Amino acid sequence: MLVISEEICYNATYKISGLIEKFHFYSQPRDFKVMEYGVRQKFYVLPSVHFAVLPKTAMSHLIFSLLFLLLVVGQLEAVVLHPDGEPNLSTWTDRPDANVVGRWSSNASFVVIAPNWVATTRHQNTSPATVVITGISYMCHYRTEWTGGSAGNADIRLIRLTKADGSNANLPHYATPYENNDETGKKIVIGGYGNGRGNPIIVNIGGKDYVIGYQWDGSANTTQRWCQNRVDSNGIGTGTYTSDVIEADFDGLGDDNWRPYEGSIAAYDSGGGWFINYNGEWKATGLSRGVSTANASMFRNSSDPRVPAPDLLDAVRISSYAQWIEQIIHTPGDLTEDDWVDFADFAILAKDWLRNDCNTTNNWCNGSDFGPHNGSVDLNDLGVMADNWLTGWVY
Ligand SMILES: [Ca+2]
Ligand SMILES: [Ca+2]
Ligand SMILES: [Ca+2]
Ligand SMILES: [Ca+2]
Repeated sequence: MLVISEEICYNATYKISGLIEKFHFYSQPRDFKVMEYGVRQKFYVLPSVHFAVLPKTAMSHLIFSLLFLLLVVGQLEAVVLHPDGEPNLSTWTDRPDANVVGRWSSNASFVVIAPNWVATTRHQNTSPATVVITGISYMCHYRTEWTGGSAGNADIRLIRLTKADGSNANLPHYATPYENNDETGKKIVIGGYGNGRGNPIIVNIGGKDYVIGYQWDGSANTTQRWCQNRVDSNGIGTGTYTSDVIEADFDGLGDDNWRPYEGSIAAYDSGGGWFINYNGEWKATGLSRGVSTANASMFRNSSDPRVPAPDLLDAVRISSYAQWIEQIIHTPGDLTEDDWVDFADFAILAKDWLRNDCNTTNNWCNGSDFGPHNGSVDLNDLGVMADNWLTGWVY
């Protein structure tokens, strides 16, 4: 229960009653919108995707992309770890909550990015009616415009979840999209339901055995695994779909930029998450997409196992699609994150009414300074709310 002082309570009541008058005035000339089942009332003109500003198209990326052309289609991907680099998941806490990564159909993974939304890749080509999170089954809702980014051709899709009765899923654990394009060099944690490590791949040089990689274990997508890695670069992943991607490599323990729980992805990890810890909050930064070797995770040169030869792995780069995602999953004017605009949202806006110090630090006055932000909670924002009054998603 929230306890507030009498004065604050009085001021809030005063503000709200004054605002209600303004609101009625402001919203009078506008028609309240009629809901259609499963149809959002706003029509967005989406911006074009920023392919032109991608920084890297080096030959290595081109080769990388061609490799992926061959590999992604087979629904490749899992988390593969070194035997000496396996985390104890019961004690390793420096990672996202386990419930932000889920099992997608029988051949992939997904990430919860908002209380009512998940994201995954497209190439696994399955569209289950339900997914299970924390033992509860949620209904999946699909729409064409929630697929492929603003250009429509990226390996990403968003799915809205509801409970069986059509009410909001309101999932408590989610990782919001990472919005900055500074991923390179950053530490990441990867989670997915893909294959685990199978038998070691060994070469014998000069009478001595060396492990240069691991087969994938070929298991079903029923086990959640986590690993660490680091983003090394970004580029474009091609194939059936064309996506901005971030890239990492599968280092041997002790090799260049290795991490203690260094791991790669394998079959059925597709759509699983790459996460960056941003100011203490785990952000969804990538959706596992492809690897450079099929059916195995390699890290050493086969003719000279002393030489590192790490496999490459990539993920759909969420920062490139963050604006597209935001425009889909966020109902303008909704401040309670229930995808619906009503007096509960209005009460939040009223608390910050006429503040003029809104900025990124205070999350644009707790969200009430709607985009495009002007630093104030004012009639512009009230107008956004009025425009979307009693609208949202219904099923
Ligand atoms: Ca690495
Ligand atoms: Ca490396
Ligand atoms: Ca709301
Ligand atoms: Ca404003």
